[in-house]
This record gives sequence, C-alpha cells and structure tokens, in this order.
Amino acid sequence: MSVISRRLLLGGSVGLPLVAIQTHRADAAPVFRYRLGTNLAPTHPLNVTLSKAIGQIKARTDGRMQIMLFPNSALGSDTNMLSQIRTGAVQFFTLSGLILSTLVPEAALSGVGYAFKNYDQVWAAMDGKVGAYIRSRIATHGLTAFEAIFDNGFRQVTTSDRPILNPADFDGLKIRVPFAALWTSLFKDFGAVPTSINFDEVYSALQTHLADAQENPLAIIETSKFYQVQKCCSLTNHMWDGFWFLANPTAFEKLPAKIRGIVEEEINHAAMAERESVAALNASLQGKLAAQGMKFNNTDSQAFRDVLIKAGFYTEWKTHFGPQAWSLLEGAVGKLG
Ligand code: X2X
Repeated sequence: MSVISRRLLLGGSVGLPLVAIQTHRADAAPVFRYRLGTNLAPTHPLNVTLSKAIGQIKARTDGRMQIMLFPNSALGSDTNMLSQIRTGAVQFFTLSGLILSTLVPEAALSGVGYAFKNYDQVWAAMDGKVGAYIRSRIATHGLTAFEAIFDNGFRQVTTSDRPILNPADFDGLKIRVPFAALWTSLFKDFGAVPTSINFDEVYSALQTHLADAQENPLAIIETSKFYQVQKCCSLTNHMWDGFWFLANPTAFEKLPAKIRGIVEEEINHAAMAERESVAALNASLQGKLAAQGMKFNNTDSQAFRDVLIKAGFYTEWKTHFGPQAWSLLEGAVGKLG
C-alpha cells in the first residue's frame, strides 16, 4: 500500500502511474505462502525440527518461501488431509506410509509386522531400495515424497487395564488403529478387535473407552499424553512406522528451482535431525512414563510372530504386495514368515 501511495504521489496523477506500478509488481520476486499440516503435538521432534527448517528456508530465500506449520491435525484429520494435499488445498503434509497406503498400496510395505528388527535395518532399507521403490510408487499416484522419511518409531501397545504379556492377551481387545488395511489385518490376526480412528480422536476415544487400547511409539505416548488415559504399556515393537514428507506436485513445481532445492535440502536435513531426537526419546522415555504411572512389560517377539505366521499374515501380504516389493523387503530384513 505504501509503495502504491508513494508512486501515486510522485506521479502526480491518478491514471498514469498504474503501468509503473504493475511493472514494478511484476518485477518484484513473488512470495510463496504454503501450508504444512502434521498430526502430532507441537512438542514432538517432528514439529520441532520442521519448525527449525521452516525458519532456515525463510532466511535462505530472503523471505520468499514462507511455510506455515499446523501441528495437531489443525487443518484436518489424516484421511481428510490426504484428500486436501491431492487437490492442493494444502501444499505439504507429513503422513505415515501405512495411512498413505489407502491411496498408494505399496506404501504400507515398511509396516509389515515384525519385519524390521532394528534401526540399522530401517534406515538401510528406507534410505535405500525399499524407500526408493515406495517413493516411485507415490509419484505415480500424483504426490511427491521427499527423499528422507521422518521417524515415527517402533510401535508399542498400550491398554487401559490388562497388560499384553502374550498373544492370547489380545483376545477380544478393542484396539484403536489408524486407517490402513495392514493395521486392521495385523490386529485381527492377533485376535483383537481393531477399530480405525484418526489420530486427532484417539485421546478422547481412549478416555470414553470407545477403544481400550492403542499402539504408538513412546515419543507419541508421551507428547500426546496417552499415559493419562492408558495404564499398561507392552513393549511389542510390532511394527516400525515413519512419516513421508509429501508435497502437492503442482504447488511444488510452481516454486522456482532454487527455492525448491532449498526446501528439499532443509526438510531432508530436518528428517535426519528428527530421527536422532526420536530415537533418543524412545530409548529414554520409559522411565518418565513409568513415573507418570504406566506399567511396562517386555514381550517375546517370536511368540507374536508365530501367531502371525499361523494366521497366514505373511502369505496374505506377500500376495498383496507382489513378488517385486516383497523381495525388496526381504532383501532388507531377511526371510519373512
Ligand atoms: O495415527 C497414529 O497412530 C500415528 C500418529 O502414529 C500415525 O500418524 C500413524
């Protein structure tokens, strides 16, 4: 406004300077204001590291690339946001590969039950052939996934009353799972009764006993305060999960190449920092959560894996993913089933 007023004033006429204003405007470097949605609490390392990256991006682009972060599903639930990023209503979104599998079936590959045994296997696969394969599949469905996946972590089961000591303890348990066929299938095969609920409704679902259990890594159990509404935590490590940083391709391609490069660099850098923070939290939070009242127990993963084998879980999902995807996964983690 002040530029216009000054020019109008200097031009001394109302009609003439209009062209000058337009030229001036066309010459000015455009500013891009994009929105980024995440489902997690602001204190989770995902949001902490993304906030830092956003600051870096703004500084490195002289204020031209302004990303606004909306944590806590403030722009919508995960399934809703998946629609929004496809239409471009939101430009950036972090999403679990498993939930993404409602659109890109192959994206669930990283979530096969008891596939990854440790983080070394996870990062070798996700920064290697498995991740590259999944990203290429995501691209064919009209979304862009950045190279470095963010860590969610190895998932643990929490319950409102009984602990899960053995697979039989799952019998009839009403457990909340995110929207993904693989999650439902896994817990059905354990004998539980899974209910699909978006993350933004999990706390209240547990509070009202719509579900009596949920499963998430310790960093989420802490930052989303599930310890307030759950009593037991069984260290099952039944699945590794990560968040793809997704971009709407049209919005992303609209950015000048230099800005695109800076965004990619800073976001991928944030993912590496986030992985370290999450791993440190997941390794150290047990004591804190125990002090907040949670009762922990370890489990024998082979006993749970055996139940899945017997139930035909691996056979079913091998068929679902197909031989190419399955052999990539087995190449990273060894023979499954
Ligand atoms: O919904 C969940 O449980 C969460 C936060 O772990 C995911 O985004 C998959």
